[in-house]
Amino acid sequence: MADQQKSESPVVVVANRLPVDQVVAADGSVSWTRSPGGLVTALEPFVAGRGGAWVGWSGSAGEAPEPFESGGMQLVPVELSDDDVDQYYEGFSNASLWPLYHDVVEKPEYHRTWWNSYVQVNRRFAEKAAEVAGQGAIVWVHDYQLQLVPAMLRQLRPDLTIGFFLHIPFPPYELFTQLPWRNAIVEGLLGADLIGFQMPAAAANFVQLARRLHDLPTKGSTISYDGRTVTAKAFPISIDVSVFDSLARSPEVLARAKQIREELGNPDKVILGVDRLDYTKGIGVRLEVFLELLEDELVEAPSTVFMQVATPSRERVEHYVHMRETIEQQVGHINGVFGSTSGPAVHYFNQSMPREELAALYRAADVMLVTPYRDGMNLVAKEYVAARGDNGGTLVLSEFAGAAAELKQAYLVNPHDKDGVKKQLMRALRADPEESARAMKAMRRYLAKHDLEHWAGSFFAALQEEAA
Ligand code: GDG
Repeated sequence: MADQQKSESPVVVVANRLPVDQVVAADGSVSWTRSPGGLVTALEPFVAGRGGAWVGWSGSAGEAPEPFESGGMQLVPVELSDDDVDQYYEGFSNASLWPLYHDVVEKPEYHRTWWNSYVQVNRRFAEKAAEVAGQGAIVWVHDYQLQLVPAMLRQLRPDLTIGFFLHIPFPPYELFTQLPWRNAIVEGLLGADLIGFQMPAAAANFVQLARRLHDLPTKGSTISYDGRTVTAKAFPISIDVSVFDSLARSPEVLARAKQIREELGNPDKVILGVDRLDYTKGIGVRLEVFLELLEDELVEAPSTVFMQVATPSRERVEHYVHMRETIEQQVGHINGVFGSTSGPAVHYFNQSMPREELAALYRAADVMLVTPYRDGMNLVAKEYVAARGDNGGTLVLSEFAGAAAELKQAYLVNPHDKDGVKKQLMRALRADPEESARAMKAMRRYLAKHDLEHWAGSFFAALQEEAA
């Protein structure tokens, strides 16, 4: 183990979480399984194939395990104490930065103790990365929890090429400058050679900040800083399209999709929402709109049903507790008024589903309703399209999701405009099957070329160019 820690990796990924989950057996023995999710799959070929390392938190507070080997990668755990989890993770990352970066949909809280913990934990990640990176290595840092790492790492290891990718939106100058520690965050990010964003507008927001707040010379997507050139550009993330497509075509998933419709009483229309239970996702708006459509008698239950999967998330953060209560009250109200002995109008699941079940739900749904107030990308919208190899189904998508810039044939909506959402949802429900098949085909063609491999490959290529 000690030898492994000394080995010097040519490629290092630094992310809040390691790509594995800890499993503790009944006898107390500990093992690791690969985390579900696309990011791991996308990065693995670049990391594992080259003797690379991944620095991250194991997901459990307390002493960090020793570095270990998994899937051809060296996994290097970073320790977080209970206080770190409260202050760095649930506090500053999820109750300050998350709402601020999502258009202040909820009010961010700013606490100096949370900030201090964010600085300390970022330093810990930077130090670990500096230990494992080989001479002249490429390091790719991920997301809003680790925005100070690029500058801290550059100070420790000026020989490295450093990339950073932000998975969530980056706010405009007028919002970002609320942050008491705004200068430190911008300087932290400027430690990178390449800063990737989901959208060109987010990259432009950052370049503008560097110019207006720090008075730095900028030209197009580049910023001159400290004798270096920093590039800020959009690299829209995607999903593993072919894997999702195959999964959704498998006989098991198709049979399950059929069974889901039967269990629902073979309704005419199934509307579906799938999200982490998060206030940015606009789940409440969907319920309000569905209620109004029932009240206006434009739809009838249970011949039209709405299924919402709301996966539990950040359950110790206060905003999330309130939001869950509100949503559950809305569901209760709708079902109280419009449910019948033949079934409820809204099927609500506050639970995490296996991937196969999600694929079957996508395949069973006539309309996928994706209405975030603000979303970096939104992978659910892309998964729905990838799952519809039959060219069936329609997608209603918020214009404030990054995905809207790419899935142009969707029924776009402004989630703040309830009448607009109602109108588009009705259009989607009544869509001509030939027309919607054409739209689905076009979106599938686009996605086939812009998959996760394309995303990771183009970011790495751009980073390697910086290194050259
Ligand atoms: C952040 C940014 C950006 C959901 N419920 C279940 C489940 N999921 C999976 C979905 C999808 C993923 O979780 C959610 O991804 P999103 O992109 O929709 O949203 P965030 O979690 O907020 O992700 C976002 C993303 O980072 C990547 O850069 O797109 O904008 O906010 O893959 O399928 N998966 C399973 N069971 C569930 O119950 N198995």
